[in-house]
Formats: sequence, structure tokens, C-alpha cells
Amino acid sequence: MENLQISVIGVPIDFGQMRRGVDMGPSAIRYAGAIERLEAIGHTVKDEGDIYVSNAAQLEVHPKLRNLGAVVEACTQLSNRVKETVEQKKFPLILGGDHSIAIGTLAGLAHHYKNLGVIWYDAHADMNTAETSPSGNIHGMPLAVAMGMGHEKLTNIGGSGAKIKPENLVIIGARSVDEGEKALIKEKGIKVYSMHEIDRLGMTAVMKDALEYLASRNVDGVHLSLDLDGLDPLHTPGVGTPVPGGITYRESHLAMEMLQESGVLTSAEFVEVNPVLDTKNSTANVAVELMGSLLGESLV
Ligand code: 4U7
Ligand code: MN
Ligand code: MN
Ligand code: MN
Repeated sequence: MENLQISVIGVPIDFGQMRRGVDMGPSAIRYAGAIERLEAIGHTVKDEGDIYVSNAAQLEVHPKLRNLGAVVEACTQLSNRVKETVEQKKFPLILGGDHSIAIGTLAGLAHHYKNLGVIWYDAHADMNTAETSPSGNIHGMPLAVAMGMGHEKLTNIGGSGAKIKPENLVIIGARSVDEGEKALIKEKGIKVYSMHEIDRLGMTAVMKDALEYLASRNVDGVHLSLDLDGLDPLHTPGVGTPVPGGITYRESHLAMEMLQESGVLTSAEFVEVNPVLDTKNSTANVAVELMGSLLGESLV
């Protein structure tokens, strides 16, 4: 396994949704031992600290795009930091924060990767716009924004236009998809491995197929965006929008291990850890265990 220079970037934001506390996600994940765990594998790890997230911005009211200004501010900074990290040939590992931060991550990656592959591990499709969103929460919109759809303050972060191609995206674990999102998935022909495919084919076949699909697209990098609500809430209860019937703990380790074995991964983010909703920091602990498998820890 290749030893990486990993830059860990925290984004302590909870403005992309309504339940406070997910801004403590980066602290919870560090407390669970992320840095030490990755160092033990043999990587060189630098904790770059957190992006500054202003609390005053919370006061802004926008019925269809809650806390738009604060999300734009944080994602703009994150986009710049991710861009610099890639330019320095370092591996960006981003700690959320709610999933709105993926807008910044993908915008930053897009400066370098012109044909990026994205693995979206999530119970949700995160493809709403202000027009289709049932909630007005931006953490349900990052994939739409990355594909160039939504409010221009969001789509212009890190430069105008689409940051990823719909045909370079795979979603794994979907089981709560809104009507507008379903229409978009159909329209764009997006590759979705829902819980049905995971039940029916098993995670081994799903990951094999997903990785072959991305390889056939000739992607120049692969980003993993892992929302801890992709797993079943039995394993990761500390998330704001839990959906029963999710991916198991072992299936998730297998997915991470297969992604590691493929050797294609170029960046990752772990989001939606809310320690306030948790007991004994269990969700951050799972996040760190999965990071271990993703970045090359061996069992024996
Ligand atoms: B997460 C939802 F309506 N689709 O848009 C929405 F069900 O980042 C949930 O995946 C979004 O946790 C969940 O508000 C966003 C809802
Ligand atoms: Mn907060
Ligand atoms: Mn989700
Ligand atoms: Mn999500």
C-alpha cells in the first residue's frame, strides 16, 4: 500500500440542516482517534484544523435555502483549501459538519480533476434544489449543486458551472429519495445502488460493479463522500436524518476495503456525525474504523 500525505480538514458547520450539534462532528471524529489511526497505518497525517464558520450568519432567513450565506461562506473557504491540498499532492480528508460541505469539497476538487468519479454513500440522493426540496435544507442539495443546478450563489462556488458529470457518479445505500430527485435520477441516468441492489446482489457485487463502472468512465480520480446515515442507524445513531433499513457495519467495512484495494481513491469526506444525538461517541467511532479500512488498515 502506498503511504499518503493526508491533510485533515474539519468543517464545523450545522447550517445545512435544522438539528444543531453536527458542527461538533470534526471534534468528535478527532476525539475518536482519526489522526492516530491513520498514522498507525503508515501515512503522514497533518491535521490542518478547522475552516472558520461564522455563527452570526445563522440569523439569515431564506425559506427555501436555509442559512444560504453561511453555507456559501464556509464552502468557498473549503473549496480553496481542498484545491491547495490537491496542488500540494496531498490527499484531502474532510471531516463534517453536515453534507452541505460537499459543495465546497467538489468545487475544490474540480479545479484539478476534470473527469472526477464520485461515490456517494448515503441513505439519501442529496439532489434537491430549492424548487424540489421538501425541507429547504442545503445538506439535501450538494449533488444537484455539483452538477450545476440550484441557486447561483451555490453553483458559483469555486467557479461557475458543473463540477461533476452525472455519468461519473454512483450512489450507494439509497432508501429515502424524494420525487424531484427520482425524476432527476431518471432524466440523467444516474447509477444508483439502492438498498434493493445491496440486498439482492450483496455488497461485493455492488462495489465490483460500481468500481468497474467508474473505470469504464475513464475517471481521473475518485472521491468518496460518506454520509454516516448510509449505514443502518443501529450502527450509526448519531446522525440528523436516520433512515432504518440501511447498510450494515460489516458491509461498510467491505465496501471501504474494496475501494482501498482498487487503488483509485484520491480524496474522501466523512459527514453528518452529530455527537449530541449519540451515546458514547459511537458514530464517530464507526467513522474512524471505516477510515481505517478505507486507507489500508489490515485485519491480520
Ligand atoms: B443528507 C431530504 F426531504 N431529502 O432534502 C431533504 F428527506 O445529507 C433529506 O443526506 C436530506 O443527510 C438529507 O431535506 C440530507 C428530506
Ligand atoms: Mn451550531
Ligand atoms: Mn443522508
Ligand atoms: Mn447526505
